[in-house]
Amino acid sequence: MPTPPSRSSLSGLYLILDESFSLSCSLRDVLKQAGETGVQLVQYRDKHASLNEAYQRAKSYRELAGTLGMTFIVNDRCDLAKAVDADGVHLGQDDLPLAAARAVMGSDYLIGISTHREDDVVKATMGGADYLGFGPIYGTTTKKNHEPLVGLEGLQRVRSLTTLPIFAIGGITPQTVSQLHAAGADGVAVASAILNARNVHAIVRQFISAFE
Ligand code: 3NM
Repeated sequence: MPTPPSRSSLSGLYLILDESFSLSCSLRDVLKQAGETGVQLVQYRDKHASLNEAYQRAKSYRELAGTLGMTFIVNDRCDLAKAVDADGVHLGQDDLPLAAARAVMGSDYLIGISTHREDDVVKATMGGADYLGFGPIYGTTTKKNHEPLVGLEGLQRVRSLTTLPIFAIGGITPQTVSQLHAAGADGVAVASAILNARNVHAIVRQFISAFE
């Protein structure tokens, strides 16, 4: 059981560690560098590994994230999140329904939901999610078969529908942070701009300073 999650970490830069990226360094190194540079929130995303393999990876990331003081979230799977003592789980629209996930996780874990349209946002808010992902804002190749792009206008429209923290997601770079923040995003969730960067410290610093 984690200590009650810090909801104050639900803003700013949210790193998505996606196992499908082939990198010159390991995802573990990216996690370490990102944590050292000030990232406070990270998600382990793995759409292909067996549960056993995912467990081994998530456990090692979870331990490292813990030593770096980062909030650690597991994508899709409540069982995996609990097994590695994560701080929470992030659910897509096709994963366990929110009420069922909350029953499994309990109130001490964070639950985030991917949302793509206005009614997703309202439903997740009424259902007691802790935070929302909203996107894809811009084009992305990280998520296969993604929903239609929502754009900055979509973000502006849903901002008034919820008081939950919203993480804009999909194709986000440091250059787009200020407009997303102005449109109502509390944070940005990012995979490729960080995972493909030559210098993780430098790109993370750019993201963080874009929020200041
Ligand atoms: N979810 P990148 S878009 C994982 O719209 C994910 O819910 C999305 O990766 C959604 O920063 C997306 O490389 C991909 O575009 C984010």
